[in-house]
Amino acid sequence: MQIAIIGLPNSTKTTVFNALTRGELATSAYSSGQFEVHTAVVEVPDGHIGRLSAMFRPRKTTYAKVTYADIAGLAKGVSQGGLSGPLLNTISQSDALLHVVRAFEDPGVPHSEGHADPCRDVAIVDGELMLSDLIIVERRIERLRAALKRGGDKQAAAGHEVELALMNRLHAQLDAGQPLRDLDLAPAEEKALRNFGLLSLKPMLIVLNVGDAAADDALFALCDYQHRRTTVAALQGRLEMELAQMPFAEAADFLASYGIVEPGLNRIIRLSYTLLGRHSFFTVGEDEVRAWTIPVGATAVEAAGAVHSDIARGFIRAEVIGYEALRAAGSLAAARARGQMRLEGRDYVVQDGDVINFRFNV
Ligand SMILES: Nc1nc2c(ncn2[C@@H]2O[C@H](COP(=O)(O)OP(=O)(O)OP(=O)(O)O)[C@@H](O)[C@H]2O)c(=O)[nH]1
Ligand SMILES: [Mg+2]
Repeated sequence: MQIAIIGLPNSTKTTVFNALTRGELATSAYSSGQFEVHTAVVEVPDGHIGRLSAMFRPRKTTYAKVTYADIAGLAKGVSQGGLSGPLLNTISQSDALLHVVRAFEDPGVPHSEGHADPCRDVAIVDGELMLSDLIIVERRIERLRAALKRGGDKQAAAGHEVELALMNRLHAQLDAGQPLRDLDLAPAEEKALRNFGLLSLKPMLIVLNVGDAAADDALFALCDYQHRRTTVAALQGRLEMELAQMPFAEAADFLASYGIVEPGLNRIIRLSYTLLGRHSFFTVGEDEVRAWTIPVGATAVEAAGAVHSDIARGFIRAEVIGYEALRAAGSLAAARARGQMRLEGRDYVVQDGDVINFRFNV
């Protein structure tokens, strides 16, 4: 799972990337304008895994992971003629977008539009994403029309008609200045669109860097930005970056001295994980306690497949207990004695936080 960090030039993307990934990339008051892409893999902070690990004392503990990609700023006008190159590649291959918006003034940090205005800035970047999509959709419509005009195979023509109707719907949406992620698409339609690299279709997490002021998500409510599959969260960018770069014990002392329970970016990482429509189940044992990522709604046999295709193929039953019940019981043996381990079949819909032992036969 990859999340691309986007935003205007100099909107503090690299600062947020460093905060999320404990990175040490150079940040600068003047936009670098460079098009290289940096990626880093991050463990999703999850108290459940920590406590399961304390219960089982495994040799290895494995968290769920998300990859973040830091890219160059999307300046106003970049999409004219279509976004291209490594920039477009990285964004279009990502599962979601983390859109960094500057919500603080600092005379030492110039703003590409003169001054900070989060509502305007979000609209500019959204506009670039939608323009890029519009160009793709228009090209596709032209192709489909040409193919239909040529005639030929009836079955192929019927397929083209269906796709043309879908593309026309996307076109109308973009024409009205609305992102594609607002559309109600059937699973088959989502699948058909998967390889077009449509950017405004991707779920978006807007991170407001509020600078040195107290972080307040409500700040953005003023923008009246109502879109589906969109989440907003505020963050003190530079502070979080410095915290992330401190040795662990020092950071803990620092947080404690401010009475803060956990760094704000843990929440951002978790939000980006749920935004992707994923959640976790756990496997436990002396060897390893591990979080596995599956789509919300996945069944027991699909969960088995996330662990290993052999386990899915030879699936017999899933032995399941919810995390809270296991925690209350104190151990698997105690949970078994209380009759709390359920046997579920292949079509059981796995719940977030389920602890699962697969029975299989290969
Ligand atoms: N005052 C203040 N400055 C910040 C904060 N966060 C980031 N900055 C500064 O903002 C400037 C730009 O930050 P970057 O993270 O390099 O911005 P960017 O979006 O990656 O820039 P480009 O990649 O060049 O487009 C740097 O000088 C940072 O030190 C903050 O919370 N407060
Ligand atoms: Mg940068």
